[in-house]
Amino acid sequence: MELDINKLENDFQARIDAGENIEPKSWMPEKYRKTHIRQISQHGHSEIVGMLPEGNWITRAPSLRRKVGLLAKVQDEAGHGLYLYSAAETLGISRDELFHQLHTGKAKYSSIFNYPTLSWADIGAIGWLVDGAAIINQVMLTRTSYGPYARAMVRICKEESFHQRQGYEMMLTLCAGTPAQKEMAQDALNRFWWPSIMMFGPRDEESPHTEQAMKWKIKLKTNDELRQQFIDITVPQAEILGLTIPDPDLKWNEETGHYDHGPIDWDEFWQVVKGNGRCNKERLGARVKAWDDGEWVRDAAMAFAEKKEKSKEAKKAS
Ligand code: BYC
Repeated sequence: MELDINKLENDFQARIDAGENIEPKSWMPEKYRKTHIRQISQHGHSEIVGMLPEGNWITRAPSLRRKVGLLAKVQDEAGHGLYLYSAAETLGISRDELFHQLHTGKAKYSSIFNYPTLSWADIGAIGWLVDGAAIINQVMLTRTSYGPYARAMVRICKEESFHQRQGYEMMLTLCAGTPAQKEMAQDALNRFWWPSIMMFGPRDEESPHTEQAMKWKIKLKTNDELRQQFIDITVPQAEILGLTIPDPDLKWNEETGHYDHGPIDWDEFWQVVKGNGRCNKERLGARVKAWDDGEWVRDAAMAFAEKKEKSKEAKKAS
């Protein structure tokens, strides 16, 4: 039996090494399945919780055009959450269980959504930085080894790209506006810069999952590699805006061909991940309330489905 497992594991690794996709009905090690349930569901939860800080500004968008853009973006995030939950379900976990894990704090969601959105410029900064960071991580995931996750990422990346552009265009408009508008944009960058670069996760040497995730091609690049890629792309964009990145140590390094950056406050990151960020309680509270408020809808849908099933059976019997 042990030999069989070894052979199965070796064959599985050979498929991954050959660049094949793993599909729901393929044999897979239990740890591969569990790792994917963890990552895909946390990704889905991030999309759903991510609707909250932005949804907060829909009724206060400064024009109809901005409102339509923001509404579309928030609806897209809901869609991303649903594709991801469906991808997680292919691994044999129910949606009820996924929600239960979120509501009881067992499953995480991205640290970035535990920061408040204090001004309209934050909506621009989120599109530019948070969706910008998400794209860098997710373009990699379009080539991840689990087929349903990789395929969901293709569509999600297209939509994230629109989100990033609308956020950057919002920042361009604010920076070309009055001094007060430019100040709002700078303030949003000051508050969202460090949390955005923390989104990529802990440093490689403190990331317990990276080594195995690279072996299984769940990750094709490490947290630090993606973080550096994001910084290298984003610094010139801030220069075009005429904004200053709040890192006095940030400078171009001719030798490495990358920007060097100052120290990241990892204590803040872990505090937020552990539930002690500024908005953790509020965000989780909103999701639990939505679940509780929706109970009658779920009950009604189940009662309708049961009634339909019974009348089908009665017809068959007659
Ligand atoms: N926040 O060994 P590591 C979006 C946890 S949403 C919270 O590096 P891994 C968007 C990690 O879960 C963007 N927790 O783990 C939506 C692990 O704890 P557990 C979300 C974090 O999984 C709306 C522990 O730290 N994107 O796009 O190999 C509007 C050790 O970390 C975070 C995804 O979810 C964090 N930032 O790598 C706009 C992408 N980072 O689970 C935009 C898919 C780490 O053992 N996910 N942790 O309890 C991934 O690519 C990977 O899961 C991560 C972490 C890079 C995030």
